[in-house]
Amino acid sequence: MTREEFGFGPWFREQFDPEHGDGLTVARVTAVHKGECEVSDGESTHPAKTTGRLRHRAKSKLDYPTVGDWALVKNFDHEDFGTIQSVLKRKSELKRKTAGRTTRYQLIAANIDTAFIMQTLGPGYNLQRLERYLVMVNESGIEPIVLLSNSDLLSVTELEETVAEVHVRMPKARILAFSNTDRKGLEKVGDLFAPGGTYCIIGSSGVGKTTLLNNLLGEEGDLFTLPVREKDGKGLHSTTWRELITLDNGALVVDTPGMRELGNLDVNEGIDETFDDITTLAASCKFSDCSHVGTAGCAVLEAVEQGVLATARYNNYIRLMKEAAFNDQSVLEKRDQDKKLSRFYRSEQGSHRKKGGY
Ligand SMILES: Nc1nc2c(ncn2[C@@H]2O[C@H](COP(=O)(O)OP(=O)(O)OP(=O)(O)O)[C@@H](O)[C@H]2O)c(=O)[nH]1
Ligand SMILES: [Mg+2]
Ligand SMILES: [Zn+2]
Repeated sequence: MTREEFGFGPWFREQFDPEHGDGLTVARVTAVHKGECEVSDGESTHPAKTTGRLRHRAKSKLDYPTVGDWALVKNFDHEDFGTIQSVLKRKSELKRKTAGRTTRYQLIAANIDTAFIMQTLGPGYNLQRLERYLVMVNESGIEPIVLLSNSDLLSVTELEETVAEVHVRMPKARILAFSNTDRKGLEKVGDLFAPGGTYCIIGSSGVGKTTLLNNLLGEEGDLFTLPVREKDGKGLHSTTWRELITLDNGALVVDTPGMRELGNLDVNEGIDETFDDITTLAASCKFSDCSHVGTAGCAVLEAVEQGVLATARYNNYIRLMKEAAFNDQSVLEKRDQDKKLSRFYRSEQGSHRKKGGY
């Protein structure tokens, strides 16, 4: 396929003209493993490494090439490794905050148009986790679509109830249920992948991300998958790196390994987007610096009491807001808070001891 069909649109052409490349080839990063990349111009794929200069100039790992990036490559189709000189400015970054004391981001993929968040309807179904993924995608400014997999594991009534429940919790999201096994809804899911669009599939290990791609690839589909653990339906991390795959119709899809945990998310904006009904309620609250917990007369709490706002949705909102507040603190503040907490626990234990309890 041509570079244009491979996603090289005006945004990138403005930054680099392939016809006047001065020995550089613009190519898309299709896979990254341990610092080595695979790059493709749509016609052929070659291995490439980043230059020391690129790494030296990088402010953080976010500036390293990642899957979906357009890179300027020297010696693109030479026998040995090509070298990635620089990365073109991205249209979007799908990233998550990783757990830890300092704020670090992990880049999942670049230049993604739509992110499919996959969640199983079988064992492991978890609305809170789904909401976290949704916040992350909204935060990245990428269109989210929720795919509920393994619909074959539910009865018709259960399926209807669960899908309705998801709709209530995330009223703005597009939601589709399907099964890789009995293939119900599979065609509708396939229709969401348009030629030339770049997509990413994210979600816990074992939810069926790679199986979906194999189904969409049809006979050529031979991507590696593993059965889930029987006792709890947990996935075994069959996909181990991110890879850009081209479907027959020309849609480009990044398959990702299931994330072990989503870590602390960079929430603020994502929360506003995901919980915009609550944000609106909060704006009408008469208390100017209300945290919307336990204050009589609070507009948000009133909505919960009147049943306008689902309690579970409210609880999740408050939990994420607390997390966001914690994440916004500086490292010093966190350390300080940790110290206070450990002092508190020590004195608590002490007081228990005095009472002879321990
Ligand atoms: N019953 C049922 N099983 C499915 C469905 N989709 C996938 N599976 C099975 O679930 C297992 C895990 O599927 P994968 O496609 O490897 O899951 P994944 O999301 O790619 O997992 P990671 O690569 O580890 O992140 C495989 O044994 C699939 O056959 C489905 O719709 N219904
Ligand atoms: Mg997989
Ligand atoms: Zn309030």
